Amino acid sequence: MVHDFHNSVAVVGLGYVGLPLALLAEQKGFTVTGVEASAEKLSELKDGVSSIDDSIVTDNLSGSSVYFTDDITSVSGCGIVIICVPTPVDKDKNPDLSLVKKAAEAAAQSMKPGSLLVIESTINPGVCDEVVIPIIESATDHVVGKSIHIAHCPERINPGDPKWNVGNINRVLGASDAVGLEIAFKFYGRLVDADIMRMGSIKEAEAVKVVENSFRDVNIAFVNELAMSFKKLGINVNNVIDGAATKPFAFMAHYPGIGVGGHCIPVDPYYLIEYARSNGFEHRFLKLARDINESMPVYSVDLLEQALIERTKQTLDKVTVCVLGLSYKPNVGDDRESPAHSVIHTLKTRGATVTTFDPYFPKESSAESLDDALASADAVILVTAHKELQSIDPAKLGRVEVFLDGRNVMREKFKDHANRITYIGLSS
Ligand code: SAJ
Repeated sequence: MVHDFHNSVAVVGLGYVGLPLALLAEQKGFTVTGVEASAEKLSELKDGVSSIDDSIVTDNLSGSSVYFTDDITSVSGCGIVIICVPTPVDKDKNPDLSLVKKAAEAAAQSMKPGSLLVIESTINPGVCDEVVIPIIESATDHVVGKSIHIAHCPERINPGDPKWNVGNINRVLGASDAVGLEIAFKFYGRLVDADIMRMGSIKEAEAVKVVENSFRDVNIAFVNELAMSFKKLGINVNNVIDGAATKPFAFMAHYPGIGVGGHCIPVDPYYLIEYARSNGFEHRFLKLARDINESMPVYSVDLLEQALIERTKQTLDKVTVCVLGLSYKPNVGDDRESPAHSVIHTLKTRGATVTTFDPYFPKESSAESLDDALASADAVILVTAHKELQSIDPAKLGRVEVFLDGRNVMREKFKDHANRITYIGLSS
C-alpha cells in the first residue's frame, strides 16, 4: 500500500455512485472516509446495511473499514476528496447545483494544501471553472491549481446493471492543472480496471457526460417519433428497429416507450441546453427531443382512451385504470422523473379512477397486491417492464377490456385474447 497523502480518500455523498466508489477504494488499499448527510442512511451504513443494488456494495459493505461520518471537516486528513452528490433539475427543468456548491465549499474549507477535489456528480460544461473554483477561492485561502487541485471525472453508474460497475467502466478525466490531472489519473488508474482518458480540460470532461446522455435522449426521441408515425402507417416500429440493427455498423438500436425517466437521461440535456442558452446558443434539436420524450405519457393515455371508446364507448371519466409500474426502468426501485407520474396525473385530470401497483414501491402503491390492483380495473397501462409484472396472465384479468403496453413487451401474451381484451403496444 502506498503510504502517502493521496492514499487517504474521502467520498462525499454515499448514494448509488458514492457508496460503491468508497467501498472499491477501500478494496484497492486506500484509507477511506465516507461522508453522508442523511442520519438514517449513516446509521444503516454503520450497521452494514444499504438498499443500493450494486454488486460492489453487496460484496463489500459488511465488514468494511470505511469511516462513515456526517462531519465534512473529517476530509481534512484526505489527499483526495470526491463529491458524489445529486445534481437534479427543479420543476422548471433548471439545473440545481446547490448540493455540489455546498459540498465543494465545505470540503475545500477543510482540505490541506496539495489535496485534490474531484467532482463525479453530473455537471454541465463551465460549472467547475465558473462556479466551483470561484466559490472555493472566495471561501478559503486556496488558489486552485496551486494549493489545491480540482478535477472532474463524471460518474457512469448504470443502476441495476449486472455487468458494468465502478470497477470496470472506462472513465474520462479533466483537471484544473497538470499536477491535479496526474494525481487524479494515478488514483483512478489504481481504482478501476478500465481505460482512463485524460481530456484537454475540465470543460471537455464535463461536456462528455452531458453529451453521452443527450445522445441517448435524442436516439430515444427518434424512435418515439417513429412509433407515433408508424402507428398511423400500420408498421411495427420495433420490428423495423430490429431489422435496422442487423446492420453491423453505424446503427445503435433504441426502442420506443411510454416515457424517459431516471436521474440522468431526462435531466442531463437540460444542463447543456441551459448553459448553451446562457452563452447565446439555442439547442433546438436537444429541446425538441426532450419535448418528444416528455409527450409520450400523454400520447399513451390518448391511445388508451381511443381504444376504450372504440371497444366500450366509455371515456376515461367512466372507468378505473390500473397503472402498473412506478419505477423509471425495470427491476429497480427508482421513480425519479418516472413517466408513471405523468401518466397518473393525466388519467386523474381526465376523471379516471386510478389504481397503482409496483412491487418495488409497496407503500406508494394504491393496492397491496397485483391482483388487488387489477380486480376493479376496466383498463391497464403497463409503465415499467418489471419481470413480476410481465408474468401477468391475460386470462385472469377480470373485467379488463383494454391493455396498453407502454414497453412493448407483452404482445405475444395477448395475441390469443383479442376477443376479450384490446391489446395496444406503443410499437404498432
Ligand atoms: N428508454 C427508452 N428507450 C430506450 C432506452 C431507454 O424509452 O431505448 C427509457 C427507459 O425506459 C428509462 C429511461 O429511458 O425510463 C432511461 O433509461 P436508461 O436505460 O438510459 O437508464 P438510466 O437512466 O439508468 O441510464 C444509465 C445512464 N448511465 C449514466 O448516466 C452513468 C446512461 O448513460 C446509460 O446509457 C444507461 O444507464 C444504460 O445504457 O443502461
